[in-house]
Amino acid sequence: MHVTVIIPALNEAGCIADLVRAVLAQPVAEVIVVDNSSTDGTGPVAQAAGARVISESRRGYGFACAAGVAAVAASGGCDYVVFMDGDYSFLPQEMARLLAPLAAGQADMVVGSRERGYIAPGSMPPPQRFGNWLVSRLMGSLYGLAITDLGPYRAITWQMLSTLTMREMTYGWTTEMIIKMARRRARIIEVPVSYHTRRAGQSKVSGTVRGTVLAAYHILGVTFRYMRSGS
Ligand SMILES: Nc1nc2c(ncn2[C@@H]2O[C@H](COP(=O)(O)OP(=O)(O)OP(=O)(O)O)[C@@H](O)[C@H]2O)c(=O)[nH]1
Ligand SMILES: [Mg+2]
Repeated sequence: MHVTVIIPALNEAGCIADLVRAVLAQPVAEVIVVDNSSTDGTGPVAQAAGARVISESRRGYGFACAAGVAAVAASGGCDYVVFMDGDYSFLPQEMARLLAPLAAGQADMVVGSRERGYIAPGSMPPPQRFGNWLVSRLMGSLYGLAITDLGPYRAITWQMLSTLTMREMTYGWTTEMIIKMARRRARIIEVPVSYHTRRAGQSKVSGTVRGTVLAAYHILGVTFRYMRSGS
């Protein structure tokens, strides 16, 4: 099975090399680090560690993820794509939990749930934890989806991913993907994963007031949008 791991990274030079090496120790074909205009040398550091590095100058988590997906498409696709943050807050050695249900043909997407797994003390500020809980519940009532977390550590078949027309290019990327998969009646499974405090560098989202407010705004917006529109 051909697995490509996409890691969006903005100023993660402090831990990206260790992360890339740990991911490459898993049965993966390729690690794509999308360097989102970092100023700390994240790209060259990731490349030296063995990643394929591509650049995306437009700031935004979604833009970075989308650039990774476009790079996979340009090189002919793969079997499964894993998304993972670049701050080493998720563990590469838990990737098998995400991939096993795909490889067994039991799911189209596997979402790593921190709520079902382990949340290290201090790794998830209360507003983020509450927001994830709230949006997960909303997804249950609006889209009939039983999930407990908006997991950024996820695996999805290329067959499905390549046909999703993604629009949310900042904070709403993950939410949009989960909702679009639910609306297609795709098979979505949750597995427990553990979550740790970022190993280095600075928070861009949940550790800042600006990031928290913007994330809440975009995530709630996309959560309700697909109640009405079809795509
Ligand atoms: N927010 C944000 N993150 C980006 C961007 N480009 C890439 N990323 C990466 O997206 C991942 C998630 O961002 P984090 O800053 O870790 O957000 P967070 O996990 O809510 O915050 P922490 O709890 O401090 O880790 C990291 O790997 C970032 O480097 C961008 O333009 N904006
Ligand atoms: Mg993080």
